[in-house]
Amino acid sequence: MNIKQVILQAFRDQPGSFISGEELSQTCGCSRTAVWKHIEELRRDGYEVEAVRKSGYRLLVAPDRLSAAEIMAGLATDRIGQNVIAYDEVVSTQPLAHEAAAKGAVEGTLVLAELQTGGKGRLGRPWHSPKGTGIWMSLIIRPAIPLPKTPQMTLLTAVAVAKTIREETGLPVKIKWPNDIFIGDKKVCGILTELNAESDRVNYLVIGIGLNANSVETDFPAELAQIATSLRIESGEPLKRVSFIQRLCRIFEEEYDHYLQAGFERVKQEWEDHSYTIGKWVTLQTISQQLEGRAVGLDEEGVLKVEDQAGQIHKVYSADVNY
Ligand code: BT5
Repeated sequence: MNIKQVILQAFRDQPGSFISGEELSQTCGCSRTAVWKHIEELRRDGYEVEAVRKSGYRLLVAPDRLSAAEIMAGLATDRIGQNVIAYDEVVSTQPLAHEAAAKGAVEGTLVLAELQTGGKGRLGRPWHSPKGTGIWMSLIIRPAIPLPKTPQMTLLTAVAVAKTIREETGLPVKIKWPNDIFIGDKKVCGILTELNAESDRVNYLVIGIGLNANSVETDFPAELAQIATSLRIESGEPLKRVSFIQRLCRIFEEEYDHYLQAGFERVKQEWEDHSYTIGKWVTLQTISQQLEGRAVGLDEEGVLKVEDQAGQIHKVYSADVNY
């Protein structure tokens, strides 16, 4: 942690209290003048810090900004989110995460931005990522799993996001196979998993998560108005993005550690419990064919099982799904 993060952590540990300059300088291992300079920097970052002679400093308001210091202060994880690279504006967080991973960024590194000018979905589709309204982030993980199992990480991520939404907002949330999070019949979050591997060895995965947090109806362009929603629209309350990310990191890590030790079974169960897809009549467009049938569940590897009109079960690894 750098000095700003240590100061923020100290404020968090004693919410609403004054902390003397002396105490902060001891906690940070720097002079009182250095503490004052860092407080000034926090103010420039949008923090309102009250300073009272003889009493010290007190944090009044933290901005809703996705800074590394904010996210890492009070983060209850071992690895996920313990390294945060935060930008104001990027084309897309995905290539930046690939770059960081190729240079050796640790597992759990998060790359995020307030605005993406060229956010991307699957198959080159665009992802609308306006400033300050969403969570646009890419997570680097380095699981020691064989290549064919990597799609399971998308399902695991969807479960982690769905559980986080439920815990943070209480909203009824569903997962549409393979990578969409829905509330009602509208998409609130999309997941894009990208892979870097050699022969059968996974070097790393970059999991892109795009979540509409505080968007209002007018933030969506016409083509998304009928199909997209945000947590704020659904709950009527603004979302605290920092605490959402912290909780997501914790839940993701818990799911991920369990998965690495005990396998896919629990993710499969939780995914099915949240599924929007299972039981529905679907039309699937795979690379090689079009298929119609009822989605009946996941197999033990996470592959979608679809039963056609003749009662035959088809296993679908990857496809676009229409309902
Ligand atoms: C996805 O693709 O849903 C994956 C989205 C991943 C976005 C994250 S943000 C952080 C990271 N950096 C990136 O550049 N990307 C990742 P797909 O299933 O292909 O869905 C794309 C479709 O969703 C588009 O064609 C639109 O119809 C719709 N869409 C676009 N923006 C949306 C939004 N903000 N909310 C809801 N739907 C949207």
